[in-house]
Amino acid sequence: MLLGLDSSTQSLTAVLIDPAAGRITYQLSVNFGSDLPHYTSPSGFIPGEKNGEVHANPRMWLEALDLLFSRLATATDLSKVTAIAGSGQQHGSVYLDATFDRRLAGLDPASDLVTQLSPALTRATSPIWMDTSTGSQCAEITTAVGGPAEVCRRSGSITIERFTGPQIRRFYQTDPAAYQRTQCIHLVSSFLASVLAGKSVPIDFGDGAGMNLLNLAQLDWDADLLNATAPNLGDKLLTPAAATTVQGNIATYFVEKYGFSKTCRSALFTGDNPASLVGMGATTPGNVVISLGTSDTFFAAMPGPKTDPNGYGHVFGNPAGGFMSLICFRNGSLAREALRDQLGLDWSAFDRDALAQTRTEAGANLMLPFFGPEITPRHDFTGPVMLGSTTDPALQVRALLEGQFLNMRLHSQWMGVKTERIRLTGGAAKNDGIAQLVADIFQAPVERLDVINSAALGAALIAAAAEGHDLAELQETFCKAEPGSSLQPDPALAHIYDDALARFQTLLDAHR
Ligand code: XUL
Repeated sequence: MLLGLDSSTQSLTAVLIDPAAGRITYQLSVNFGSDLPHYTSPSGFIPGEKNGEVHANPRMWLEALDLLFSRLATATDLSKVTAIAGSGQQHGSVYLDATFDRRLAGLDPASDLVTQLSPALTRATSPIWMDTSTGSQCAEITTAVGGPAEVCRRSGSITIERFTGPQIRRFYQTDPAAYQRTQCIHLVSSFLASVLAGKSVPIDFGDGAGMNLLNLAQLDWDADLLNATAPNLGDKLLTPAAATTVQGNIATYFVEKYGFSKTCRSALFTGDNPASLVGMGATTPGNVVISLGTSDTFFAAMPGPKTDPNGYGHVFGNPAGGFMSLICFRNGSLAREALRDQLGLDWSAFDRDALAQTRTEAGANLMLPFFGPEITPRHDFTGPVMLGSTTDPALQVRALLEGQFLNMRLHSQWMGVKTERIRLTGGAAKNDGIAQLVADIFQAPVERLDVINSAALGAALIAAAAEGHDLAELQETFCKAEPGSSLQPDPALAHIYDDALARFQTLLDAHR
């Protein structure tokens, strides 16, 4: 069996797979809010912080690991696990002193991880991806390196508030003594991988690219970005490596305490989005994953480290080799729900009636689908803009959804990869009307997958690949579309949406 872990914002999840039988044998989650209420983080982060700060308690992540393994050991035989890999929420960082490695090497199974490792923390709490406190640090790094296009060309993204480099700079500026004491900086992913391996292990290319520090072309830390971020930063980071690199065997602590085999290997961890690319079976270029959530995300494999000239999209390492894009759209279900409430509709009406009955009106009523500030494109929209004056609710619904997916198509063109297959996931993906619209706008088949924990499954597949299994074959088995869930694009709509795309661009340009 192979074990994949995913430490996300709200929970720690385990997925156990049996590659020979081609099935998931067990899945389990620890919820930070309900299982570990003493951290007073009901949604996994510390509520009520100011100045855009959003932090989480790294002790909680450690305690969750002990709790998850104790539950897993009761439910399954962990001695059958031959390798472990994992993923973490991206960008979050953990700061450790010179005692961290010694503490890891000497972990005593009679005690627990929090007690033994937390004295090594030089920063009590970890900034996570929701943190927006680093505007001035982003500007300083950008100026020092020669402007946003240069930072993007090197690191795959312009400086972004939640990315780890600007967060590290802020820590260095606000608490220089603690920064000085910090011997090693980890991401959530590499922190947990280090705990499992019983020694500090590298950050992988997938998660490392979310730091504004990794030079994508060289797949190594960029000396100028390091210097622009904080002094001696290069000394505090291990050389990055591929996610499928095996680091050695799991630490004795886990063997003795939870019954893992001494020969169980531990691979590197990656970011949750790169792991999801694997778990959604989308690691080869041409495959696109669209996840419909509070925010919508678009991610896709890319052969080379091409970057978004507008600086909206990000480029990360693809755990299967090559690269991937990640583009976030803030107005996802936030906007869908706002219009639904405004029109007093329910979702089934959206699907069954609104979209089905208005197919002849495809592309006719354009809408800029932004109910509030957007990040792709970056602009403080104050509300949607509708071209044309229809008051028909069904046509407004169609215009909103078309606007969302035209915007997605427009802002993913920089990748230069033809979309051959879309895998749709997230709450609204079940909606056949929405899925058909995505197929028509991108002119590519759309499939739905019944994968609940795509990042943890992806991590289990990475563990299998690190063990020598063929990743493409594993994905064929584990990442199959739900039977009957595939939808083909209507070729008659191809030119209609090409034309709508051009008009959408014009409308957008006129409102910024
Ligand atoms: C990606 C990002 C989020 C986190 C969520 O850039 O910030 O998707 O990875 O866990």
